[in-house]
Amino acid sequence: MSVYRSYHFTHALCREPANSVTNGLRLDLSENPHPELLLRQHKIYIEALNAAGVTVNIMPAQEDFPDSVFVEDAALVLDGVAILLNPGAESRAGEPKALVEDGAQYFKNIIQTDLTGPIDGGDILAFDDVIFAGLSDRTSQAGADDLAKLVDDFGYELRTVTTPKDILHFKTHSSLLDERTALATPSLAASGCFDGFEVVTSPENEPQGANVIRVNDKIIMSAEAPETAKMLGAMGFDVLTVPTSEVAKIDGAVSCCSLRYSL
Ligand code: CIR
Repeated sequence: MSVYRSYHFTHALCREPANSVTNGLRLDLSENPHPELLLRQHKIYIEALNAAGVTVNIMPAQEDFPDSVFVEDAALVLDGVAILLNPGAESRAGEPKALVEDGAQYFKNIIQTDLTGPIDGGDILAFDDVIFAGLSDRTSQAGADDLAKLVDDFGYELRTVTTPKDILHFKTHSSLLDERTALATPSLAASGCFDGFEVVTSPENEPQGANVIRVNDKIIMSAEAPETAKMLGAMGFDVLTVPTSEVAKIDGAVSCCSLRYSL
């Protein structure tokens, strides 16, 4: 059996949500996440990762960083090595340092970086040899250019693409299904950014369904996107759905709540 580094993982790293998550950043201020419900949903998410066959390590809550449950934005992990990123929101700038303090032992190595521009993990979608970096309000060309040099050492070509204007991150509307197939909302699929890859288009009425994570033989995704779950199930994917109502209130989804990698 071939092992693909883009979705065959042995480990995941998560961070327990803080009570301060009610101050999490969001584009739409109309709703507040409920911290206790978010914690319960986070536990179900961790169970799903376990069911997908990875060992999940959990860092303690960081009250100083309301968005720190979204651990994906602080680092890009390639071949078990964490490359620290440069989160584009001011309130999140300290999260890479907090990741080193609480999580260094969970990686093979950590690469400290001095990126000249911001870049969030939510804008980075890694296939086996190609990494897409979506330029957004959180991710700059300068950050992407610096990252391109770092990932070259791991055998990746970094392609800079455009994150659609009305969403937070590139991966808000796209995901990896397998080593050569992306899942994307209709507009992102039509943009042609995944040139050379297969693209499965998610249902028009469920943009929240386009953010999934492939972990070994499972697809973990939001229970709030039943049509997408049905579509992927019919394609032969083994789908696990998890509740995401609370992270969604602060622009979170399934990918951002973990770093997934192999040791
Ligand atoms: C933020 O605005 O930074 C958080 N409230 C949501 C981050 C979601 N991260 C992700 O999708 N990778």
